[in-house]
Amino acid sequence: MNEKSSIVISGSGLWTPENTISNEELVNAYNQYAEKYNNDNAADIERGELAAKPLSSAEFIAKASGIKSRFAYRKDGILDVNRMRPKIEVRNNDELSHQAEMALKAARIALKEANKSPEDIDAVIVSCAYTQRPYPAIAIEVQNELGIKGFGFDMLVACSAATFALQRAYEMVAAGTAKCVLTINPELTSPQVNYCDRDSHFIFGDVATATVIEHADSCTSEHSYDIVNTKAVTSFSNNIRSDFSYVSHADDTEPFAADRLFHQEGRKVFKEVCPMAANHIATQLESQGIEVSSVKRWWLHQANINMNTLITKKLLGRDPQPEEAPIVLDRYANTASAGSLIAFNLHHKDLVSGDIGLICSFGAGYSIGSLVLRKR
Ligand code: CO8
Repeated sequence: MNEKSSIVISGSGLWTPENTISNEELVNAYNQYAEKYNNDNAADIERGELAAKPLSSAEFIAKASGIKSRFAYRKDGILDVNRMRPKIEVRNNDELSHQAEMALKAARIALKEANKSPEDIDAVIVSCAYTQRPYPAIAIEVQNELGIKGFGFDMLVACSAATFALQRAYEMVAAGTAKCVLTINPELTSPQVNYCDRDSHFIFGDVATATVIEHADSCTSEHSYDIVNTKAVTSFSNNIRSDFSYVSHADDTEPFAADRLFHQEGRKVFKEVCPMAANHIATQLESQGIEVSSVKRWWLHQANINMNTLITKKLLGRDPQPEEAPIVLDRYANTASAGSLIAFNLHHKDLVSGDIGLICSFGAGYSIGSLVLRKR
């Protein structure tokens, strides 16, 4: 693809909720809940009919995952031992939905960064791990709110929703079915977290990211990136699952049972996904004739600091410098698909023309999505 016809990321936006929850706060609430549960069920636990809830630890969380804190769209309820889930107020149909509100906040920042107004956009993709309703699409609600002509749709690819959406946007611009695409990732993860589960209560945070993709010849933004190459792969695994489903209405199962919320075999995921991701990236770079050592920035999925260190070490043959592969999960935790784009948002403006960077997501599905970028 020559410079004239290249397709670019021309702007991006990050919206961070105001509420933070530290490991200590979260562990304190979980441990109070676990002790109450164990007391309330002492007889059954004693008889071996029920398993006691083990206690959580802030030190374990920081060491095993790199997570120290997370943001919450609504903090109310999460730390309430009698609730253990966020309390999100109901909105009427004539009010903006929660997820559209999050999406709009990130979208407006991305449009400004890309030097674009809503009239310039002709397609909106909302892509994330969950949407708060199946239809009408959140993307169409956002489109309506911004006054964008054209079309919008929602798509779900769990951890890889953001990178897969960027790839679809790239293909739409390349095919000429859209001129300028707004992709948005309103990751409202907290309603799907099982805050009563010691192994996963700490993993997720809420956030929204957005990105503008267009032809280089219409791009007027200060910081833009040629999309040099895109690559996606999926491989079925039951190791990360959420079975939350409309079918619960018909199959007489409990709609909010533990298996309906996020759950995983974290160790297996770690072992299987790291080599997959490293191999995926190495193969992609090789196909483009790009040396691993010439990649200036690795904007990687943010699920676990040890995964990111292992993947970059496999690629580079050494530990990465902090600025080479920025980690944001200490503050943001795992934000489903948005992690790599938070890293991009916070750590790209120092790159200079010609610098190569790589965005890569990996996780549930399994799914891996990556984009090689070159600063213009
Ligand atoms: N406090 C204290 N101890 C704990 C805790 C805790 N909170 N949790 C576990 N332990 C204990 C375990 O019980 C175990 O004890 P024992 O050795 O006695 O059995 C010990 O600590 C070690 O446990 P693990 O082996 O599970 O611990 P790990 O070192 O493997 O760390 C992790 C656990 C952090 C979960 C790690 O396995 C990991 O990060 N794996 C990869 C995870 C991953 O990438 N997951 C993908 C996430 S999915 C995604 O990104 C998007 C999904 C869609 C969005 C969903 C939105 C809600």
